Amino acid sequence: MRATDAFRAAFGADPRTVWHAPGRVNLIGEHTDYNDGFVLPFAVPWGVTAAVSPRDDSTIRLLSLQSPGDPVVISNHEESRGWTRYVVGVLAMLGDRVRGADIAIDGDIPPGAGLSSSAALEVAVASALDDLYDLGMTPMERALLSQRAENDFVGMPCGIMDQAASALSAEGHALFLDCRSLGSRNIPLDLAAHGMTILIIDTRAHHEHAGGEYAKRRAECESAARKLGVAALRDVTDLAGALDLLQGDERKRTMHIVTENHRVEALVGLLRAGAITEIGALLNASHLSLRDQYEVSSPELDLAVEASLRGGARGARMTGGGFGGSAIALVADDRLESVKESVSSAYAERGWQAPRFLPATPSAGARRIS
Ligand code: GAF
Repeated sequence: MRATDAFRAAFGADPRTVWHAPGRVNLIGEHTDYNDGFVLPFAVPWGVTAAVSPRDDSTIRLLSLQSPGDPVVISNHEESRGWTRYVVGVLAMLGDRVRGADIAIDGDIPPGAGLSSSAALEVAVASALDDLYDLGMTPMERALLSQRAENDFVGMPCGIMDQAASALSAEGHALFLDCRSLGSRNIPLDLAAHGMTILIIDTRAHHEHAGGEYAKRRAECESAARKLGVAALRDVTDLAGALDLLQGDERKRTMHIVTENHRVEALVGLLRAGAITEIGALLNASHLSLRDQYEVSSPELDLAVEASLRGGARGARMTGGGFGGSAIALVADDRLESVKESVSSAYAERGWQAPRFLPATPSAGARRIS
């Protein structure tokens, strides 16, 4: 295994534990997590492997096969930079429950595709440390710790979806998560049995200011909830009445969050009824709402969705935070080539960089692999 080999070469011994944590795509329920709402992500087949041994001192020695060079040595958490912050943040959140560690990281999540490589990195490291120090955390506690590392150490005000998907997903299933109660259920997502594929369309386009826009959306939702006198937009039961009390962007954001929560529940209902082929309309409605009400789509994402529908997809939507990254399309296997061709030629016509296509197979969550 590459992470183990790299660990041995750099640190001169075998790692005490090796964990793998996957990235995710979100089937539906976008930006609902930090509004105490519902999400339905699933783990993808790609992820992050962390080979880890504890140390007797508080030093962290860290290497990544994706950032060649000597191990980074960190003796003070505040020294960490770039990708190392996601790892050091997890150690920082564990505080005096752990000491230092030697860590080798390997990952195969397509970079920049919006498939949550940072959550996978956090969860892989959190799981390995929990295991090493016998901390007795549940998978959800590992996810929450990882989210805290991202919120409080890295400074990204994300919700719980990505870390929970990485920590809790089960092969062949999507993860239905209530982001308030943190109750979750694995929902069977047997695409092959229905001759369907969920195709990831990586637009390979990234827009500046995505982080700032994310924080702005979150603040708008919190402000709208305050004006409506509810703890979170999840609590809005009378949408028409709520919209009468709001204006401008806050009105639009509320419209998206309230309707998106209903779409998640409806989609779960269809999956439970074995009606995967019927979920397309909900995916399309989610995309339009993210584009027009939440305003987090991009020209590249919109074109990926439109062109895949023209090519015969049953439904399509942007997935993840938005402003670039990936879209997903639900496609009958006999239409896959026509969907890819439709999207590729639409991008080529505009002179845009060719998108990348990846089939998304619902995969297992974080696990010890050695
Ligand atoms: C990003 C965040 F990290 C998630 O918490 C979630 O809010 C998502 O955007 C939007 O649904 O992936």
